[in-house]
This record gives sequence, C-alpha cells and structure tokens, in this order.
Amino acid sequence: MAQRKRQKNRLVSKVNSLLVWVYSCFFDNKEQSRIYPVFPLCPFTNCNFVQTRCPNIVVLSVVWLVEHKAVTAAQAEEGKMPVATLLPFTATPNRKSASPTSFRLTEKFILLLVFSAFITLCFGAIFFLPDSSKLLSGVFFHSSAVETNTRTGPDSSDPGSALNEERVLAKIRKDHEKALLEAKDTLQKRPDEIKQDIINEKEKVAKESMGQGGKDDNNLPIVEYHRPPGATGHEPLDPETKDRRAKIKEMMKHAWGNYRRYAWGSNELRPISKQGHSSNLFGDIKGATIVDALDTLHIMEMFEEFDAATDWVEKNLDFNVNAEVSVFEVNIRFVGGLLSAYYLSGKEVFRRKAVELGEKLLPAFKTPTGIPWALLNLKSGIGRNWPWASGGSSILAEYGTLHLEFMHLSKLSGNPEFAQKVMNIRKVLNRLDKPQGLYPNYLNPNSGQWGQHHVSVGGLGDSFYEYLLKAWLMSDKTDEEGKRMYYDALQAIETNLIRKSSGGLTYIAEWKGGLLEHKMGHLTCFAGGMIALGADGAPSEKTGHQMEQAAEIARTCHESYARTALKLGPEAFRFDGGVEAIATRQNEKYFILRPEVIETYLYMWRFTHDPKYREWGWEAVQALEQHCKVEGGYSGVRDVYASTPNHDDVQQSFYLAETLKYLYLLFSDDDHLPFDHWVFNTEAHPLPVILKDKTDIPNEVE
Ligand code: DMJ
Repeated sequence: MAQRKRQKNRLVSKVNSLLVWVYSCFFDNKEQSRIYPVFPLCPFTNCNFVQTRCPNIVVLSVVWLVEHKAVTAAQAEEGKMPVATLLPFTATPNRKSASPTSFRLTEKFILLLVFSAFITLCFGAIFFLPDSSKLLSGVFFHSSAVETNTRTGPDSSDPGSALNEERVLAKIRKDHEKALLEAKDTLQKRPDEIKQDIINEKEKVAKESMGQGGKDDNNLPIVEYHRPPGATGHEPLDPETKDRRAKIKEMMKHAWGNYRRYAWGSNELRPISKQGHSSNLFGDIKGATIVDALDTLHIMEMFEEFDAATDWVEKNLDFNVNAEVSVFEVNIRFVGGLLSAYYLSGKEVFRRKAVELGEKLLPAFKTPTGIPWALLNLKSGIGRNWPWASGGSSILAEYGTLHLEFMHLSKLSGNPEFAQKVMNIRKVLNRLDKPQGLYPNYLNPNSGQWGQHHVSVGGLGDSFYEYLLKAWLMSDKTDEEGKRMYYDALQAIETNLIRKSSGGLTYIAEWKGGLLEHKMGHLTCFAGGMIALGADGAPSEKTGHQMEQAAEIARTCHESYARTALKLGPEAFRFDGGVEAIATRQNEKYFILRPEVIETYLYMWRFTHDPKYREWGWEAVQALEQHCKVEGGYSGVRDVYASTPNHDDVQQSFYLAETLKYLYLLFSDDDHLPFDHWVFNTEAHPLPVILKDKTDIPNEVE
C-alpha cells in the first residue's frame, strides 16, 4: 500500500515537472519557437494567435486533465488533497473521483469544450482573417500555387527556360543601353535637330504604313536605271594617245589576270610569291581587289572579266563576318566600288550589296557625338578607335571620308539615315573652334574635343578636304555648307601650311601645334588635283591663283619622282637639311604603287590640256613597267633611290582601282567620265552628280 502511494506521488511529481516545462514553452516568448515541435504541421503561418495561443490552451488543458486525473486517483486512495502545484489550472477539485481510471462526465465535457473552442478558433481564422485567401491557397493548394508561378515565370531547372530567361534579360539590358544612348544623343542635339528627327520618324512610320508598295524583295525602293552620261568612252583619235591607252589596258590585264590566277577571292595578290594576301583592314571580308577593280574593268571595256567579277560578288561577297574592319577602308573600297559598279552597269546586285554593307557600318556612329569609330566589328556592332590615335580619337581623314558614299546610299535605299549620319559629322565640326582655322587630325568621339593639334593635308587629314569640295560638286552645287567649309579650310591651309622652297618648289608642310614640319607625303600630292578641281568654284579673283598653285604642286610631286633612281616617288619627301623633294629617312623611301601623283596629272590635264601632264604620266608608266612589273603582277618597291628594285611582294588593290584607272583616263578623251557629271571618291570610284531638280527620282541623273 505504502509502495503504491510512493509510486503515485512520483507520478504526480513527474507530471508536475512536465507541466512546468510545457508552461515555460508556451508562455515564454523567447521560447516560442519550441511550439513548432509540438505542432510541426501547424499550417497557419500567418496567424500569430492561432499559432501560439491555441496550441497552448489545448496542450495545457489536456495536461491539466491528465494531472487532475492522477491527483484525483491518489486522493481517492489516500483520502486527502495533492500537494500544491505551480500550474494555474491545478486548482483543488472539490469533488471525489467516481473511478480512478476513467474521465467523469464533467471532465469529458471540459475536454469537448476545449477541443471545440480550438476547432472554432482555427477555422474561424481561415475565414475571417484578412489574408485568409492566401492562407487557404498556402495550406490547401500549396503545390499548385507554386506550379502556377513556375508556369508564368521561367523554370531555372529547365535549360530551355534558363536560355529564355537569359535572352529576356539580355534584351532588357540591350533596350536599356539603347535608351540611354538615345537619351544621350538627344541631349546633345539642338531643338531644331530634335524637331527634324521627329519629322523623319513620322515620315518613316507613314512610309511603313503604306505597305510594301514600290519596294523590291530586299525592301529597297524600285528604281529605274538610267546610265549617267559619259559612263562609256571611245578610242582617242590621236594614234599615240590611242596606243598609250591600249598599253594601260594591257597593264590592267596583267594585274587582273595574275590576281585571278593566283589570288582569286583573296583581298590582294602577292605577285612575287604568287599567292593571296590579306591586310587586316578588311577583317574577314574577302575580295577587295575584285570589288575595287570592278569599275576599272567596266571603264576599260573588259567585259568578260567584269562578268566574272560580278559573278563572284553575287556568289561570294559576304559581310556577315565576326571581325573588326576599318570603317574608312571598307567604305571607300567596298561601298564605293559597289556603288560605281552599279552606276556604270545598272546591275541590281551591286546596289543591294552596297546598301547591305552600308547598313552594317551604321553601328560605328553609336558614339556620344555621332563621330564614328575607326574600327568596327561587323557582327557585334562594337566599335573602337586605333590604339595609337591621340587620346582615343577618331581620325579626320577617316570620319571625314564617308560623305559621298553615304549620300548615295540614302538615294539608292530610300533610307535617310545614311545622309543624316554624315551631315551630323559636319554639325559637330562646325560647333568647334579651329586653331588658325585648321582642322586637327584627331577628334575624340566621346567628348567632341580635338586631340593633338596636328594638321596634315596628307595622311590622317587628306580626303576630308577632298570630300568637302566633292560633296558640293556631287550635290549639283547645292551643298553650300560643304562649299564654304572647303574654301575656308583651303584658305587656312594656304596661310599656315603651303610654302615655297629656296629652289622654287611649292609644297604643303605638316603643322604640329603651331610648328611646321617641312615634309610632304606622297599622299599629299592628290592636293594638286583637288585644288585644280575647286579652282573654278572659288571667288573669281582666286581661281587663277588656285590653278597656279595646283600646277606648282603637280610640278613638285613630279620632281619627287624625277629625283629618284627608279623614277617613282617616295612615300614622303623633305625640304630641309639642304634637300628638296627628296626622302632622307630610310622608312620614307618606299613606293607602294600609289596613285596620288598620277591623279593630279589627270586633273591638270583635263583643266589645262598641257601635254606635259600626259608626258609625266607616261614616264610613270615606263617606270612601273620597268621596276614594278613582275611575272606575277605588279609589286611595290622598298627603296626608290636604289638602282635595282627590291620588291615588297604586294599588289595593292588601289593599283587597279586608282593608279591604272587614272592613267587610262589620262589617255582618254575628256568626255569619258566627265567631271561635270561624275565625282571620283577617294579610291577613284566614280559617282554620278545628284542633279538638284531630280533628287526625288533615284538615279535619274541624265
Ligand atoms: C587610297 O586607298 C585612297 O586614295 C586613300 O584616300 C588614301 N590613299 C590610298 C592610296 O594611296
């Protein structure tokens, strides 16, 4: 009996300590987390009351009843009350237990009450708490809600969806960058420019809403082709001139034939090693010689060769290359070559290819100022400048030598964007102060500020000036801005750069931050022709003076040839240290089949008909034949002062595009590609004048 009593007392004390633990769990906030082991599946995660209080009430009620039962049983046996407990619910019962092993009716009633209160509270929470709908979906439809989410959003476990997600993110990023660039662009524009942009955009939308009418399969406007005047020539009457012209054609056949034999499809020919040669100026674009030579083949009536070249262009000329190209070189040789081939032959393939390439070049203009990058990856559209250019600058002769081709691209494609891009270059330039009225060779495309104050009418500057004049001429003399810029620039050049040597040779020096370097490049020799071409449009009192100046420059350049052993001109010649028109540095003594001196002879011949220009041209032909012609084509030479030629093994594409074309025209009559109907781009590709009263009719130049 006593043992039984001790057992019951131990039971009571165990129950009591359990209750103390349970109490501390449920009523001490710090320990609240310990509720979860008791109700691990409690679904009402958003309901603090249900979560914390209900379980407490239920647990404590059950515990109380269990304890009460045990105590009652002990009392029944001992006939006295249990020891005081720490529990709030362990109030002394004033009743006797009928049976020590089962619940009495009142106890059952209390249990029922507690459970029904619990149920009511729990489910009441579901229906009446503000976020009950979320609770419902969270509790009962948990998995389906997650599925719904995964259906609307990307599923990271699925590689296809991950790809989609990447694409979506990339697009958002791209749109964001585009919007930023556009915003920057717009911020730099004047109100009238912004207005013009809006008008252009409206016109574009209007055109698009008119549908495909008037467009071909390539979305180009349908144009009726009319051959511009003077596209074809005829034999000169004078027998000597006729023979000389025939000789130039023979030279072209030799250059072309060997390229075709040994380097077909490559950019250039190595005539000594008889294989292809590629300069990195064209990235992975192929066929520079083919495209550069197209118009020369047509002009010389080499139609079988022209057809083969056309066929190659149709089948192989591909601009979808993941490589960096020189925007300038690709423009003057490929875009220019294709445009000329189109205007001479009327073949649609050339128009289509020219526009396609032009579109690929447009991303180069994505700079804060719109001054294009020098280099562009044709696939990614990412541009940059030559690493050697002063402070990351763009080069005057590069961004300034896009105008003629881009005006024609707009005309042939119906897309005004090309013209807008090059007109914007002028706007940027016109906003800048020019030192002594001169244009420095370097301009930063981000800041719109000049880099180093170096000025040159030769390399890095040359064709910028040429294109100002020719833009005016090509616009049928309507581009007054181009005209003003050209004659102002020429005045500054005359004042600051043009000098006469003690031996009486006129030369154009280079300017470096105010100091003159008395050196003239072979490239600068084109200026004789340019000044002659512009002389007629100069104020009348200056025309004669400019023609004289042009003639003097032609003479100086001829001297640079005449004073060498090979009778071919060096890359650069100097007027200091006791020499005149002679190269003094070894690295300036090479000749790479350049055209500039012969180009000037052609212009001088056309404007003066002075026979010496043809004679000088013929001297150059003889020197080329004697020293540059090899079995596999024509090659440049390393030192024009050496008695025997040391060949550089490159037949430059401009030899076929320019040197041989200018020579051929020098021995042709003036009505073959007459200057009042055609302007030559800087790679000698003829482009027709866009007549002012017919600007709305593409290619109507006759
Ligand atoms: C040609 O590619 C172009 O004439 C360019 O403007 C500079 N010179 C080379 C040939 O010398």
